[in-house]
Amino acid sequence: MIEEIRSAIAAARGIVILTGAGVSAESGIPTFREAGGLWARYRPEELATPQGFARDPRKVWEWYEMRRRAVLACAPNPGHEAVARFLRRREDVTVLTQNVDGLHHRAVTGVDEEGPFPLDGSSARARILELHGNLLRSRCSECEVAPAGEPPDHPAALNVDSLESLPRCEACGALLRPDVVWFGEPLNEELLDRAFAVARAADLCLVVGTSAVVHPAAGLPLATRETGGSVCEVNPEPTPLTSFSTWSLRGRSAALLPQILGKTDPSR
Ligand code: BJW
Ligand code: ZN
Repeated sequence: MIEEIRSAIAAARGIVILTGAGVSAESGIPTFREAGGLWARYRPEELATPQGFARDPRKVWEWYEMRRRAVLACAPNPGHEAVARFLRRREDVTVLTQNVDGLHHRAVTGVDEEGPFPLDGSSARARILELHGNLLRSRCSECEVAPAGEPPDHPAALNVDSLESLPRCEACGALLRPDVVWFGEPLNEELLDRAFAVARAADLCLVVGTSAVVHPAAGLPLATRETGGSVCEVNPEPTPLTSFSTWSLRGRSAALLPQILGKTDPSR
């Protein structure tokens, strides 16, 4: 089946790769809905909703600060690296990620020294759409102003010991919040429009490491399908998208992505 998928990838014009927490699992970042995942240990309504933040912002910041430190201690895995090389080789590839860990971006930087690649890092990075935001960034909870000059790759450690110590907006004084999309919040409209446009235009959608239950992201592969494209799922478990998929590869992304995205033609 892998050879058939590789041929489809070589023939496709326009490829979208929808990724979820499973892609980062092998970097040591926990998923959400598996046994032992984040939602088995923490309550999403308390930690990942605007209502939870309004009720107890300190608790929410404490959780995100713990996750920020964990993400900064992790590195991209061979799955992220295979995607990064693919983005550096082909301009018609777009990554639509639900992950907020920034590892797809870091992987593009990480493969730099393997070059030369036909496409530069900034072109590759511009084709990674972080649909649910990035937990290494903050923004104002009231006025939508992002803190000036915050380096997304290495945010300073936050003091989350008390309400008084939490970070505040320099423009309006309200609390800052992690720049992620919580349940009940709309995704960035411009990003979402772009994501659906590339998904509709793509010949092939690769769906990797997502349980495909969170909307609107889970609808993206269906947009590819509805316009006549193929869907290839990579996941150790079946998902609601399995029955819509042309191919279902059962296994782990760090092993399978290098096999299906690795280059065959040394001149490309
Ligand atoms: C491996 C692996 C390995 C393991 N290799 N694979 C339609 C129907 C029903 C409900 C809704 C609907 N439309 C909207 C909703 C409501 C809601 C929703 O979808 N709820 C469902 C859960 C029922 N959606 C929303 O609220 C969204 N907003 C919205 O719709 O707004 C509308 C609106 C419009 C106008 C005004 C106001 C509102 C927002 C959703 C935001 C989701 N946020 C989170 C948290 C982000 C911040 C943070 O991380 O802290 O995003 S929730 C969490 O789930 C996170 C993830 O990005 C997202 C998806 O999870 P993912 O990536 O799929 O992870 P898992 O754990 O579920 O799956 C891991 C998979 O990996 C598994 O399948 C494993 O088998 C696999 N795996 N190891 C490959 N090695
Ligand atoms: Zn503000």
